Amino acid sequence: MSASSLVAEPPREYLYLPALVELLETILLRHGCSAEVARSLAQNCAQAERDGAQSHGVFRIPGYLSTLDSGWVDGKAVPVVEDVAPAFVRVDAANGFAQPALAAGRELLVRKARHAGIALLAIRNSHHFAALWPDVEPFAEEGLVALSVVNSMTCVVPHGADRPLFGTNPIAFAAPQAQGHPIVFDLATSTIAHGDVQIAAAKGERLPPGIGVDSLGQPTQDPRAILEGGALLPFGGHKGSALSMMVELLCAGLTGGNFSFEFDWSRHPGAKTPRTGQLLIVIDPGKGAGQGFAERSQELVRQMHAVGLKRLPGDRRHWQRERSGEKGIAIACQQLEQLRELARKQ
Ligand code: NDP
Ligand code: PYC
Repeated sequence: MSASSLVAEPPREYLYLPALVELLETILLRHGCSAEVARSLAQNCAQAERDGAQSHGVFRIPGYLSTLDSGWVDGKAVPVVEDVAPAFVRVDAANGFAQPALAAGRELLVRKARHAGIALLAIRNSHHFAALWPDVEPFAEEGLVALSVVNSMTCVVPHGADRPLFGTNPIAFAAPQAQGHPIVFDLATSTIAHGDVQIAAAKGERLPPGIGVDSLGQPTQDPRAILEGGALLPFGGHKGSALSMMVELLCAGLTGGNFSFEFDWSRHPGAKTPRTGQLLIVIDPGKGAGQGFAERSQELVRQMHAVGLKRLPGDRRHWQRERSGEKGIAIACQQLEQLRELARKQ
């Protein structure tokens, strides 16, 4: 028996997805979001919690609220969609959240991708505070291939540099598979997500070696030292660093959004959401040569299992999704009470 199994789990309550969405929606409405924005963020956040993606589940709600209260983000923003070229859609999120901006441009994006074989959605002036897989997975469920990148806030030291510059800059990819769930991965280009550093700090846990540095640039396993003036490192040394650079270029250089180091939220105490950009590339694999793409995906997965692979990216999420579907989403009673209190507050 490990030492951690001797530590009692906090008591939990189980909520089904619609109930959690409704609770989060009420909270967001009470904190200045429009009905559309509240629904979109609540669904995103509840789905993350359902799938056990805790770094971007209900743990994020206080950050959303302090940001809304600080005036840094517009919870009622109405995104502006621009049809700029046969395969290019731009969305100005109008200083609102990225998810409603994606929703606003989605139909045009899919129409263009089906027509041209490929299309881009470039979102700027947007805040993304969530997991990225919910943005790509639905495209693969419709038979499309999707890739998305989003940049965040300066907290990662480029490989070979002395000080932080990049964000944690995730990359998410989704592809249809003939049987079973689409193939989806979603990974920060930093060693770990900033959210996981915050969770480790809150739990008083140490991090594995090689994750980050303290304010003097010295390696540290103390999450608080990373949060208080230190920084994370890119995953995989120069390789992850190059991918993070690419994300900055695609999300800011291309969309017209901010680089992770460009926005100044210092006059908005409580602001936590990066004001940057997001890029989505959607491909209609039906335009490709050869056999059906989804069957080819299936074959690749089959061969990966044949050489001994036990876990594909996304397997853990789907396992957790199934459990949450059966039993409900497990939330610590104390955390749930705090959420209910926020929903009651005017
Ligand atoms: P993880 O390192 O936990 O997981 C990355 C990917 O690898 C997932 O698709 C995961 O699948 C898969 N995976 C993990 N372990 C294994 C394994 N042993 N075998 C096979 N596949 C595996 O995620 P990160 O910490 O990098 O990112 C966490 C979240 O933070 C992401 O959702 C990301 O979008 C989000 N984020 C958001 C930011 C923003 O600006 N909005 C910034 C940075 C991160 P599975 O999910 O099934 O475990
Ligand atoms: O976990 O790194 C992160 C993150 C940054 C912005 C939203 N999530």
